[in-house]
Amino acid sequence: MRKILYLLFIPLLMTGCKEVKNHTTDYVSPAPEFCVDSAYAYMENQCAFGPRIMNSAAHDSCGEYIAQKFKGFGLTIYDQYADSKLYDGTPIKMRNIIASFNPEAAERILISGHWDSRQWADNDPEEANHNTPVLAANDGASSIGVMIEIARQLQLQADSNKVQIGVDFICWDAEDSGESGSANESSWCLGSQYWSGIRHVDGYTARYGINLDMVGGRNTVFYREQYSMAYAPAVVDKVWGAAHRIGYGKYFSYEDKGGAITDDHLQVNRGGIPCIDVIGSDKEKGGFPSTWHTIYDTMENIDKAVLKAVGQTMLEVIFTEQK
Ligand code: AHN
Ligand code: ZN
Repeated sequence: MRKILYLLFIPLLMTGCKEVKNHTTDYVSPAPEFCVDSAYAYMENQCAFGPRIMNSAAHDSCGEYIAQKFKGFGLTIYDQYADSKLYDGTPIKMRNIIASFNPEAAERILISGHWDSRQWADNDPEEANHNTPVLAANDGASSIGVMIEIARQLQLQADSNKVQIGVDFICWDAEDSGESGSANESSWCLGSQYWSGIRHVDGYTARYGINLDMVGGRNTVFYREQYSMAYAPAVVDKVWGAAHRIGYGKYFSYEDKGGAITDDHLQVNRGGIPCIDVIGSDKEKGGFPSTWHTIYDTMENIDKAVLKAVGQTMLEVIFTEQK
């Protein structure tokens, strides 16, 4: 008997996740529990490769890791390999990784985030670090870690709770090599610019998109970003509404403190799919998180509570999306 009980507990011990929901309201969500320890481990694994800078072995190996994780959870992988150039003319090889759940479904939603790391910690307080690559735990690995855990949850569900719509996870490359502090907007988001012109599947479209950026840092709050409000206000309402419904309202603020941010969601919008940016801001100072483009963007500065709020909110949105 003791042995049987022990075996029963193994799955819980392995994931470190609760199975019981614990909400402050009596709303019962159809979504499964987002396992933040899993998302965190997927981030650690990405960071263990080192900075994921285009044309590096760490980058290419991590791309393989990301694709294999999604594939292992039963998703269909589409790769977009392309040549591009940084604003200073450096040639780069980039890879957008698209992982599709229910690839045959006509009704789809898109969730995205960038997986590359910035080459230069040029916002670091120490000038000596400005040419050091960013490890990009928050500004890179966080979105991908959350997306892989969502994919795991999608495939884990029994048929009675399976999501019927299609979900596409797009991991953008070459988002973060832009020209700092310049008006050169097109130097950012090279992977999504490429996709906006040439889709991974001919004629691809989606109901809407949600781009995740810096979703795991300490002291993070999410404000309603201004391009998102202009292009896709209903999607902002949907996501912020979902967060407040399940008890994560303190992370998804309705205060009008969001900036207008050049990010991958802009390219999705320009490609005709309404898309928002869920991008972390510093809770005290506003603006980008304090570790942004510094050598301190490491796993020690990740807050699991923030990751959990974002991951659970995303699952809430997906599992309440009508077929
Ligand atoms: C600009 O600084 C113009 N955009 C920032 C987008 C970004 C960089 N997100 C993460 N890293
Ligand atoms: Zn960045």
